[in-house]
Amino acid sequence: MQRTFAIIKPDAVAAGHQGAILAKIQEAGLRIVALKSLRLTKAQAEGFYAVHRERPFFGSLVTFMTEGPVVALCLEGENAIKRWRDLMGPTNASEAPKDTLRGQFGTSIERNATHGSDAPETAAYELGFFFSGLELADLG
Ligand code: FUP
Repeated sequence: MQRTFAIIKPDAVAAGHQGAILAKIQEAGLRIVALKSLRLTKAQAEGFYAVHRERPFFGSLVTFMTEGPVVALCLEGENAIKRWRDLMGPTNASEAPKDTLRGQFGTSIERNATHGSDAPETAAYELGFFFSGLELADLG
């Protein structure tokens, strides 16, 4: 069993796509271990994307990620990191296949509807950034 961290980003939340995306997660057989809705502060978004802070798109990405509420999720299943990234599709939503979440609900490389951790170490870091130990406890 593996856990991953996912975000339904402000563009998808504002457009009312949370329900459709949560349904896709459940249809794919990924278990929702934890879920919360929140609006990121500028400092939180900068911290979350700190690895990209030298990139030219960093300021715009932070502005986008703070423009409205997001849904943060812990997903669990066999090979959950890759399965969730396959469901999301490639980063650039404008080139993503229409049967992927980014292809269906995103509009650009920045406004790409969803986030997913890219490796076990990043999943652990990102889950700890957004959720407490109690929130991630397996309550059965
Ligand atoms: P991904 O793992 O698919 O989310 O993609 P990256 O880690 O490469 O990028 C993280 C986020 O930065 C993306 F979700 C969107 C944003 N980004 C841009 O806004 N512009 C770019 O040119 C590249 C990435």
